[in-house]
This record gives sequence, C-alpha cells and structure tokens, in this order.
Amino acid sequence: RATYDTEAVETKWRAVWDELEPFRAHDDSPREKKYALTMFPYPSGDLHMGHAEVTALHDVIARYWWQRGYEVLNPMGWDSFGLPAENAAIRNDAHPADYTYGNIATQLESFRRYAVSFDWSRRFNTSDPSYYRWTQWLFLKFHERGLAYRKNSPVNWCPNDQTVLANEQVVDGACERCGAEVTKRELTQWYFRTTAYAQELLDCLDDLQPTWSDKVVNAQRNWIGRSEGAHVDFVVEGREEPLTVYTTRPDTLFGATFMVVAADAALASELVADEQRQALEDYLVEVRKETEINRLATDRPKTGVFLGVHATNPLTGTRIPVYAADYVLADYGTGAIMAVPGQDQRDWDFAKAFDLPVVRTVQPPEGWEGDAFTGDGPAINSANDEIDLSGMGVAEAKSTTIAFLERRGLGRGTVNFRLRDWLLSRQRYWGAPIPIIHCPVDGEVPVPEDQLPVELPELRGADLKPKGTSPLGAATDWVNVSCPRCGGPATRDTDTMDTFVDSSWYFFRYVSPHDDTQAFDRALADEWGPVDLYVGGDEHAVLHLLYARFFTKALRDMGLVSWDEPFSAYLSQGKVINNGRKMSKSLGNGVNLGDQLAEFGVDAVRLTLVFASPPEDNIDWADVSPGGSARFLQRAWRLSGDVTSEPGTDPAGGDLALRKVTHKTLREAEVLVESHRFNVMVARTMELVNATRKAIDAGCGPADPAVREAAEAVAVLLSLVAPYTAEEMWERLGHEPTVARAGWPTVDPALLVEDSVTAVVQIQGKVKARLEVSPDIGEADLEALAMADPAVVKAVDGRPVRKVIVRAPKLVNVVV
Ligand code: ANZ
Repeated sequence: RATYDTEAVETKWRAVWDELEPFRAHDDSPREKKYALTMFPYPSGDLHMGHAEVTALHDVIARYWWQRGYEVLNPMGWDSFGLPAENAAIRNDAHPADYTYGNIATQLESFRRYAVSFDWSRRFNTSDPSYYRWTQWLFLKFHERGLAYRKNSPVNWCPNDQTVLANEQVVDGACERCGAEVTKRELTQWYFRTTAYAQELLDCLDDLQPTWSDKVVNAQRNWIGRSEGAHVDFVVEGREEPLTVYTTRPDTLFGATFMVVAADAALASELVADEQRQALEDYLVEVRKETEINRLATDRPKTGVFLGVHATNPLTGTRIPVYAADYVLADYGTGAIMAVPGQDQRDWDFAKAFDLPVVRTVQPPEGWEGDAFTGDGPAINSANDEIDLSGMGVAEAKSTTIAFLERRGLGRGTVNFRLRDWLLSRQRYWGAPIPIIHCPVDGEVPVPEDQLPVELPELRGADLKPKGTSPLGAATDWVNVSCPRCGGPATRDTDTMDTFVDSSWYFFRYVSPHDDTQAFDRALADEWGPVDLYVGGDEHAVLHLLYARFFTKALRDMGLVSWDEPFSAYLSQGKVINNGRKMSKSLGNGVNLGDQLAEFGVDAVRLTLVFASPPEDNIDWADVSPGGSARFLQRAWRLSGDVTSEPGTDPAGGDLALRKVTHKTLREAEVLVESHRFNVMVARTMELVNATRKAIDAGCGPADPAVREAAEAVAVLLSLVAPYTAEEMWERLGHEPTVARAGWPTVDPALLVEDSVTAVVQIQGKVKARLEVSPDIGEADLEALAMADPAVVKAVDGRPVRKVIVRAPKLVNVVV
C-alpha cells in the first residue's frame, strides 16, 4: 500500500509556502476582512502541547475564512518581556535578551513546521525597543489624562520575585507566577485608573456574553464586583468630620451596635485615642503578618482593638464604640464599616469575641437557631419618631432608609466596585522602563516624546538580582539625567511596567507593525478590527482579557480607535492533560511536542488535537490516538491517487448518491466550523472519505466525476486541519498549489434536498391518503396537494370542509 513520507512532505511544502506566502494579509485587499487572533506566547523554551492545541484550533477558523473568500489578518509575535528570562539571566550570568531571542528563534522554527497560517511579516517582540517605545508612549498618554498616576498605599508584595503584584496577580493569597505567599507593603507605586471604566467594563459584558464563554464573563463580573448600597455618616465624639461607612445593607442601620475601621488604614491611627495608640501599634504588627485571604476568612477567630473613641448611631442615638480590626480592608469601600452583628456573621463573631450587644433588625424564620440571619424577612426593632421600617422586606427597607438618610443629609445611596486600580510598576529589570523623570523642582516630568524609547541600560547577571528595589537603580549613568523642564539634576523612574501592559495593546500593533511614526494606524485598526475571534485559555479571564478591554476603552476615549471592545468573540480552549492529570515535571507525565511530531507527523498531531473533543474541553493525551489520525490521513490521501478523471471535469453527470454526500458534508462543515464544533467537522470529513472509498471500490468506480468532486472536497476540508496532507492531495489531483487558497467549493442546494418524505392526510382523524412530498414543501402547497388527492376527494364526498390543519411536511388534518 502506498503511503507518504511525512517528513519529506513537510520539508517540500514549507519551501513552497515560503515562496507563495498565501497568508499574507493585504491592507488594500477589496475582500471583506477578518481578524483572527490567538494569544502570543511567552518565549520560554520550545513550543509545548498547549501551544500545539490552541494554534491547531485557532487555525481551523483562520484557514476557513481564507477559503471562504475573506482577507484574513492572522498575526503572531512574542510577549517577550518578563521574569523567566530575567531569572535565567541571573542563573547563567547572561543578559535576558540572550535567553529571550534564542527561544524566539526556536519557537518561530517550530511554528513554521507546525504550519499555522500566520502572517509572519507582521511579527514583533514586545521587548524590541521599536515596540516598547509605543508602550511608553501610550503610558504617557494615560498619564496625560490622569489615567496613570502614583500613590502610596499597602500593596501586594511577592517575597520570592521581590516585586509588587497587581491584585489580579494574587490568586488565593499567592503569587500567580511563582506560588509564593503574598504579603503587604506600604509603597509608592504606579497605577492605571481601571476603576474609571468599571461600569462600562461591566455593562459591555452583556453584549459579549453570547460570544464569550460564560466562565470568563462571570469571572469578570465577579472581579468587577458591583454592589449597591449607601454611604452613611457617623458622628464621632471629639471629631469634626464624620466617619463614613459603606454598607450594602442600610436597612440594618438600627442594628449597628459598633463600628470597625481597617487596622492598617490611615484612618485608624487618625481616630485612635492617645491611651489606645500603643495597643493599636502592637496589633498592627500582628496584622501585617497576615495574608488578605486569611484576613477575610469567615471561620477565623476575630481579633481587633478598641480605639478609645465612640460614635453615635444616627437612627437610634445610641453611643457605639469604634474598633480597629483586620477583617475590614483598607482599600475597599471607605475602609470603615458599621457593624451589624444581627445580620452579618463576621460582625456577629466579633461581637461575641468582644462582648458587644446584638440587635436583630430582620425577623429570622420560626425556629431560627443560627447566629446572624442574612436572609430576607420583615424588619423589626427598626423605628424611631421619624422613620418606621417595621414589617418591610429588605429591599423596601433599604430604599426607605436611603431616602431618609438623603433627606436628612446623613448619607446617600451609592454604587461600589470591588475592582481596584491596576498596579503596573514592577521592581524588575526585563520590562519597559516607565518614561518619567523625577525632578526635585518640577516633580513628575514625562520624558519628551522625541526621546522615546527610554531604552533599558545594559545590565547582566548579578546586577539583575532582585533586591526589593528596581535593578535599574544600579545604572547610575542611566538614572541621572537633567530635567526636561528646568534642566536641573533629576533622576529617571527606575521601575518597569508589568508585562501585562505590553499585551494590553499588542493586537492594535499588528495592524501596522512596522510603523515608526505611531503606535498603530487608526484607519487600519478600524478596517481590520475589532478581533473577530480570539482563541486562548481562561487562565487570563480577569488578567489579560480585562486589561485589554480597559486599554481599548481608554484608547477609544483618546480618539485613537473607534472600537468599544477588542474581541468580538472569545473561544477558550481546554488543556492537554495526560492520564487524567495536568502535565507536570513532578508527575513525570509530560508529553513532548517534538517527539509527537517526529513520531506521527505534524498533520496527525494537529488532527488529533482538533478531533479529540469540543475545543472547550480538556484533551487527555492518554485517550487519543495520533496513530489512528495518521492512518486516517493516509486513507484520505490514497483517494487522491485513485481518481482517474481529469481536473476540471464537470461533476454534473456524476454519481448522485456520492454527490449528495459531498455537498451535504460541505454545508454541514460550514455550520460546524462557524459554531466552533471543529471535532464534529472532522468526523463528517471522515465519513466523506469512507463514502468516497466505497464509491471507488464498490460503486461508481474511480473514473466517475463525483469521485473527483468528493476527493477535492476532502482536500479542502483537510486544509483546515492537516495542511500538508491536503496539499499533497491537491497536487495529486492535478492542481497548482496551494489548496489553502483554493476556495470553498460551491454547495449546490439542489443536492441538499432529501428526496421526499411521506405526508399523511387524515379526515376526522382517520388516515385516508399518503403523499410523497418534498421535505421543504410549504403549508399551502401541501394543503392543495392533499385536497386534490383522489382518495381525499372521494372521502370528503362533497361535504363542506370546516377546517384544515397543516403541519408541513408530514401531516394534513381535514375536518368536515
Ligand atoms: C452593614 C452590613 C449589615 C453589611 C449586614 C452587610 C450585612 P460587598 O457586597 O462586597 O460590597 N464592608 C464594607 N466595607 C468593607 C471593608 N473595607 N472591608 C470589609 N468589609 C467591608 O460588601 C459590602 C459589605 O461588606 C458592607 O455592608 C459592609 O458590611 C462590609 F447585615 O454593612 B455591610
């Protein structure tokens, strides 16, 4: 049996494609444009199974769009700043660029072999000065508009990476990258004002929901965390300004029996009475050791310290004590709460620990034996001379209280978000320097645009060691500059930007990647974008995807683009696992992509990844059969050698049964690809291969034009998944390369019609006739056919017809 040598075929076609460049996206093409995007990789080592999966899936769509006649932008590049390169450089006494650019070369070679339809002419690396120049420029635009600013506050600190982290990079209290337990530090850092877009980021999720995975949309909703409540002002004895709290339950105000401020907020040390100051200091030492996750845990014993001051409950007039505790967070709401132990479990626990009074303001259900009751119920203990909530449910009591507070100037209804501003500065080397100069006279001075990029100074090896402050500080020649405003001595900002800044705008850069006059060309961005389909994992649900959305909205408001959202659709692919577990070094269950490609060939690996499951599901490599995929591809390929009719033969007179299978398969494939059910599309292709084989061996024979039509359809279908095999087939079928741009065959609707179905005609519920009709028959036509049928005419027998019920194409019910 003839087979083909995968390796020889791979080498052969790569040379042809390099020559033809079939996937170069032309800006001036008259075709309709599509933008297909998959997350660009971080250059650590060679490509792995995860890259192989995501690009195989993504490529189905990109290649399909080409076949359907679109001009497709399908770019690729590298997210090449970041810690692994820096850590490798420290280990090997080298420069991060050596590691970075070496790996990029390796990955590029692997991508080319893997035959993804990327437009390589548009590639860039975020660590190239020609790219980060524009990252810096955008930073300055944000700065200009007050969307980038510096502030001092307690921040997340990774003791292992020796750098601060954004809230989004802290997962269950640990560093998202290295897993070390995150602590808090008081530092001055740079932020992007993501909160300015909190409401819009939330609102637009409704429009994205149908084309984004629920998981990602919900994760973003929770992360943005909108809640509605009120700010309530409490008078504190001996203090001018009120102590304002944020509460989602203003209806429970009558039950506020004490107050708590965040121990580590400036507010606590402001409020504390002299005799309690030492106690607060001692307590703070303990608090700083705790992680946020522990602090918020509901099952943890409550700790705190009395601040030695009292406030007044504005509705009851009761004098209530003010505490500092760690279960209230400094950077949420106002950093202070009214504690309502009757309705809040954490307040309940605190009240029990400190022997404070509990007043229930919502009637718990009969027989309630729990602590705080957080559910709905009629209000109790909630009346004074001016306001009476008695008997109201939570919602009504809330709005009544808010209206009252507003009328009396004691508070106001408000919306609060969990989303914080994005902390973007990092104390590491391998990132884009923040283009700001600090001058003792002029303060924060932006580096003038014509001096961008601010290039990284040459540091290597031990100079890069994390010390808790930025390594750039060691490059004194670089740090010391004259102030662009006053010319006096000044210093550069020594922090670099979080690499998530680089990836928040890279999809804009692809539209004009070599433009050295602007970050990206607005007209081209509007022409190509927004991205029609973005394929990636959901580990970035609240990191990259949220940041990129924020950037897009900010750039829109700066007039740089007209998109509201960057990614019209988002497909999150599952993971490749092995033996039911995540692949990992420690488990020794890793599958090496290079080995798989060597053993089975690129096409078989790609086909396996696409065929294994719906894209969103995980693929267990222990359950799949790349060997089976390879055999199928050989079977498909053999068809092309068996066809004996000439290229261009008119299929019109060919075997009808096979033609119908071919056309039906193509139509189904359209629907399946567009709805991302790629695995089913492969299954249909396999069925078409079987039908064609049968026609050749036991049906119409290899000379029938329907066989050629079927084999060509197989080649086009396979071009989405197995580009080398498809190309070989296409050549053996007598065509010029490349099959990737051959175009989608035109589906003949006449060949999609199922021959006929049987319609039943009933009179008074009894079957009187059966008609063979087209499955597409309309109601009126079916009724006319039925009423004209001789058996029906006879049964009606001239009686007046009272009613005809038609359910096309299967039933006609006549009532006489
Ligand atoms: C009184 C009250 C009574 C509350 C009750 C809840 C239940 P979300 O929904 O997450 O916005 N809170 C406010 N600021 C806080 C902070 N900095 N740290 C910790 N907790 C804080 O939560 C809002 C509720 O969380 C607020 O409503 C407040 O407690 C608490 F029966 O006020 B509540």
